[in-house]
Amino acid sequence: MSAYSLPDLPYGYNALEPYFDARTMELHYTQHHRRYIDQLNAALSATASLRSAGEQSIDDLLGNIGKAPEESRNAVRNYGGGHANHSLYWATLSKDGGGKPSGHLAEAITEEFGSFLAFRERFSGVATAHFGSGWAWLVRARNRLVVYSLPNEDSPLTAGETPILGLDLWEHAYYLRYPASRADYVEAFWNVVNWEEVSRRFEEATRS
Ligand code: MN3
Repeated sequence: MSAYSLPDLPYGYNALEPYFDARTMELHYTQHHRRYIDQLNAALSATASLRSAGEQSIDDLLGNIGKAPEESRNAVRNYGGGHANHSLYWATLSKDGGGKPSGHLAEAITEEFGSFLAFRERFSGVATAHFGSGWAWLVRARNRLVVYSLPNEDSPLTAGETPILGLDLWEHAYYLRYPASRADYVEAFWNVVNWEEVSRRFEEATRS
């Protein structure tokens, strides 16, 4: 069968220092993300009708979660979500990140939230206030931009919405550098956002 695999990390573990520390990045990528993929592949291989599921992109697998047999849906939601969410996370971070977006995405953010700063405050507020594990999201949904958080590894894709920026709110994402201070981690995040990649994802979502 086809199986999902860990995507290449497009930079070294220390690339996002001092904002995201190398040890956290290494553990997060080599342990947490890999475990989601292993668990997803194990669940798929145990389900006859999903054995060829790995032939579709992880985003498509999540978008079609309703077609998965009921007994496998939790595995697709949790482990498939974990794989998709972390894949987006690594890709939308960069050592040359930070600042703010330009072009169509900048215009859409201003139109929806009033200003980039207002958007940032909204996203940070949602991320900081979210109780327990989960993710904060900027998604494209019904021709609009929306900010919300979801619990666990739930992906906006299962609701037919397109995530373009996501922040991992699990303690494993920040506890070593920011012990018990999620707000500091959220603040640091803005220094490493790869707006070029977020814009690319926005344009793609706008076209489809
Ligand atoms: Mn994580």
